[in-house]
Amino acid sequence: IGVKPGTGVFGAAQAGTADSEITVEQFKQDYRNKVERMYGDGLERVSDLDKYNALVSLVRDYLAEPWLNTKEKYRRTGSKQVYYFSIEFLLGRLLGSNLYNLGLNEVCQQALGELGMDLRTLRQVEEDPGLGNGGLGRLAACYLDSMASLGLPGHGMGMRYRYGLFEQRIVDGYQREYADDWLMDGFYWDVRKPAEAVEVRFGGNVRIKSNGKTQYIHEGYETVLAVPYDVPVVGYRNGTINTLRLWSAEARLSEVVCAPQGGSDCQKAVEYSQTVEELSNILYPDDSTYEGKALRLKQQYFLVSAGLQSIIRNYRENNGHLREFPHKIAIHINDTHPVLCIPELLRILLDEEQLTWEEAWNITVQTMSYTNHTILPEALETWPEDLFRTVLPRIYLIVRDINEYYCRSLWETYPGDWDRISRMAIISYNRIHMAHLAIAGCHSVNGVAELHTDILKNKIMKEFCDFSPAKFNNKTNGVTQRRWVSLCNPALAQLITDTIGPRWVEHPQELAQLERHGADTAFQHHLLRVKLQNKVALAKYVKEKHGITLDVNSIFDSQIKRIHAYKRQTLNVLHIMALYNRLKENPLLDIEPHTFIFGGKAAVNYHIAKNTIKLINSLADLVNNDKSIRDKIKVVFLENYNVSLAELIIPATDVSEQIPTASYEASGTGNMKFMMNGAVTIGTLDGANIEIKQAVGEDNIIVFGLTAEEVLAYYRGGGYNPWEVYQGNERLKQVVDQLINGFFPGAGDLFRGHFDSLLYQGDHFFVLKDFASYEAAHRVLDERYKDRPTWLKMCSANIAHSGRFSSDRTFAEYATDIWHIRPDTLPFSASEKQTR
Ligand code: OAK
Repeated sequence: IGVKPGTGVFGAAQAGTADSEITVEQFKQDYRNKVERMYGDGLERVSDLDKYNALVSLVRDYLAEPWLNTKEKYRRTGSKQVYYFSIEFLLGRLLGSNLYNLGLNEVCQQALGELGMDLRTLRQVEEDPGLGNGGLGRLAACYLDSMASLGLPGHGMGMRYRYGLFEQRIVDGYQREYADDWLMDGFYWDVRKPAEAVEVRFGGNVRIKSNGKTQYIHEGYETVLAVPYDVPVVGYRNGTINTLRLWSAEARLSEVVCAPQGGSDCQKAVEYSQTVEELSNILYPDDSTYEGKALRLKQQYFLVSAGLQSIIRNYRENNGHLREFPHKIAIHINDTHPVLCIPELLRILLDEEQLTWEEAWNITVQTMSYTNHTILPEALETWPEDLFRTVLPRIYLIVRDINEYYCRSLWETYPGDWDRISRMAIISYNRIHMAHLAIAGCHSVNGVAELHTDILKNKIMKEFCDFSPAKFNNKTNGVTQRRWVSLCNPALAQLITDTIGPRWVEHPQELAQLERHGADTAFQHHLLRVKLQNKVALAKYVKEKHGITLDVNSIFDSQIKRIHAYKRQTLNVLHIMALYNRLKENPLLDIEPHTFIFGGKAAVNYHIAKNTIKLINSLADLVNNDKSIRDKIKVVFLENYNVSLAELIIPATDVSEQIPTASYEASGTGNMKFMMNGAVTIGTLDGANIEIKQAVGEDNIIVFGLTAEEVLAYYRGGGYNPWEVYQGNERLKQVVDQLINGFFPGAGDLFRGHFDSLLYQGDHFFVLKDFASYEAAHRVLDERYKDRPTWLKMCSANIAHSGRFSSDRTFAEYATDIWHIRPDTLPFSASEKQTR
């Protein structure tokens, strides 16, 4: 294929046009050949899976050359490389996005069509690589897309879990978890690189040898082989292909089989290989047991050590002394899970490079930056010192030295203030505080939305911020408009392009031009048609999968996210129950028909969250089977929520439920995806909702509930009295009572936990307190919806102002403010990009 420098598979194409150098005829021929070579059989005789695999393999062939060119270009220009370390990358399916970013979508679609096949069907054959739990992992995936699409030399470092996040099935209304065997049929996107494997060491002990200079000798350790698998990350039609490197743990069996006695012990070898491979077997093992905790710590170190060793190996091949390291390499730590990057880099600089402590420390701090993604206390990681010392003896000694160094610098500023120093120490009360280590060892600490950063600066990390204010900054999250509009909602993407031209795909701020068209009848008409078409597609899925018929003319109101008390699915449920009660009292009640859509997984041991799923399903059973309400409301819980399901639900949604207790949701990113697809948010003033409100204006979002300040003030005062609210609101009292009074047939005491948490445990998440305001907000929403032109104007305003929430914007900010990648070190300069 013709590859022009800097443009990859394509000529210097106009953004948004499909003028690949590969013609439909060529594609057809390549594809036929590929199938025949791979399967020794004709296209007509192979399965859909074979067809899919052959297609992936062909796309891989097409992107091989630009991938190689990108690597060479980075080597040649010596540009600074960014490595984004994350224990999760929730990629979603790759076939569609890679074809789209390569500009091959139309060609492929047409070619397959002419061969009597359908690209959509093949796209659905792909398993979702579920290598993440939720927000943090999906954000990392959006950032990969933006880094490549901005032409930034930025790569991912992650884990290649053998099993992804569990598959959720709903049995009798309850969540059941099944292993996610996503690799069963193979994964054709990645390339195994055994020659680049590195060794990671665990356990053993450290001997200190002192002959003039102190040396630390790590002995008696166990070695795990870390084998990298590289996944290409395709930039949007710019010829840039970056790399996501996923690490897999393997045993060095030969060492075990050839036992010192000279005998062979196969049984031992098998057992050994199983324990070693356990390391990358599952995503985030349960951390409620001691064993689990050790395994998770090992996972974290495995990723960090393997990743850093490979970066340094690569650096040495292309650069000089490690003193220059921070000018050539930036390492970003996605929450605290990869924070061992700090002591691991120090270990390499001290033990292998023989640098002085001061030199090594300065290099490390200049290289590292850290993002915090939560203020939930139970998610802030701390490790027992004993466990840490046993699993990572050398790293433990380094962390102790960092602690001493850091505490000494605190002492200089706060002499004698022992209390403060012990609160800020990295090691205190026999625990290692990973967030403290991150703050001490990074030059930048950022939150993910303005409010979240303010809370970090003024509350959670206040003392650290007082000590080093310059480190703290905000980077409001973003999502990629390529996956979350172009790919998942092609009809909307087409309408936008027809209205304002194609530049928005690369310059999402240009979506603002849609503002002018919001009141235009023809535009509104199209928008309505697009939404309807997407609702029909979702309704078809729901009918096939769940046997429930949805009214596509009803309001589709969705809350799709992890099930968690702070996200308040319960508030949504109580409101639906109240609506249902009103309808039962007055079947002629004039309300807009509603479809309430839920989706999300609950953590395996999170019992109340799992019961919330049962609650939603019980409500669905009741409401959907009650003829007397004449289908005015429907409730559906969509099983096994994942990226692909989100791609189906979001374009079909009218109302986006973003209703956490204010102060708890660091940012949210689902809120941004819905907004880009023209849904109107009903939300609390939390996380990025606040910035969404600023962007769209208060007429185009419905807000309700306590503010973060009010919530925090209640906590300071010891909470509030839920009984007063309960006694004072008839409708609310009725629904709360219905949780336990037989309203749900056969439920008995199933929902007593919910009832008690609301009334007897102080309603920690202010569900009752926010209920009246939430109900009022829903009424406003219905009023607006009734006036369809006003509603459609609101939808357009949401799309028009969503450009700010593109991960392209976020990443440009990270690049300039944190990683200091200057435009002239980018593969193309900012001005060139403008004119491309
Ligand atoms: C997961 C594990 C540990 C710490 C944080 C998380 C996490 O997923 N946090 C979520 O990160 C998203 C991306 O920044 C935010 O949008 C969510 O609000 C936050 O809960």
